[in-house]
Amino acid sequence: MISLRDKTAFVTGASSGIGMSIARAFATAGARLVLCARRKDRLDTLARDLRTAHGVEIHTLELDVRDRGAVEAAVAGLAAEWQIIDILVNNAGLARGFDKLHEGDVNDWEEMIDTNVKGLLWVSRSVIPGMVARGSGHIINIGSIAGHDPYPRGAVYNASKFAVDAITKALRMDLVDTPLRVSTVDPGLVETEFSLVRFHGDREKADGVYTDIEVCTPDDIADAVLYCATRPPHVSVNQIVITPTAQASSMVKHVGPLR
Ligand code: NDP
Ligand code: 8X3
Repeated sequence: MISLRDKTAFVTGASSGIGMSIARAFATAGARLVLCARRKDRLDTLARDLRTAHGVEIHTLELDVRDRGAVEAAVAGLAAEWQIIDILVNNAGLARGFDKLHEGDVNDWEEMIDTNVKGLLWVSRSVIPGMVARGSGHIINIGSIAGHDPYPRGAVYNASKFAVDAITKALRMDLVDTPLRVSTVDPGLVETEFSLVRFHGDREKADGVYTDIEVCTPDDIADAVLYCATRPPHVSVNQIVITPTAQASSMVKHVGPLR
């Protein structure tokens, strides 16, 4: 196991859910953090807590990963002490809508593709060249079980996560002659703001996703990310698919107590 003490991790989507838990897990392990999201107030509150609890340095960035120019400027504009990024966690992402394809809202589709696919690409294109130049770095993408196993009413979200899977695998091949590592952590059901966002703020529908089934917590997923990040340099954890015990696939979920 390697130490994350004084390593610098760049985490997108750290204002909520899985990204926030990853920030907490990395700070607990002593990492310095660059935390990005659109809701900077939340990042600043988190950063204050983590600095107090763990004495780590944290830089917060208000960033919409869909904005290619803003991503390029944000990474290029990092102060010298934040330029050397050891770990990039591409976590920012979302589902919007739960509709049959022929009834879907094309604005929802654009938001998912722009965030989950293009946003991940903009951040990767900005951060990875420095890692290659230094001969050191680890990219950890947050995919989904939906990137292996599609489900009805999820075509575009599924496609965006299949894209993350393809990008992850091809990137690993592109970097095979370097010491860089590329991992993906692919969760099933995790209780976060994900469903509230998917259902455009409809709390009742969102809560319904997590009723009568014991789902994963964001900390469960952060634990898997931490595992990837702390293996010795010759070990690449390529992919972790992690679901609740009561979920066997995207579609097969057991609602109610387990026998
Ligand atoms: P949350 O909604 O709780 O968190 C999503 C995070 O992404 C927020 O911090 C949000 O920040 C950020 N984000 C969204 N859009 C943008 C953007 N355009 N620019 C920058 N940041 C953005 O959901 P989760 O924590 O569940 O989701 C995190 C990742 O996990 C996503 O990639 C999701 O697809 C994946 N995932 C989630 C699962 C689940 O069941 N929850 C299962 C499988 C995968 P802000 O709004 O402040 O910008
Ligand atoms: C999120 C998992 O099954 O809710 O990626 O789409 S699911």
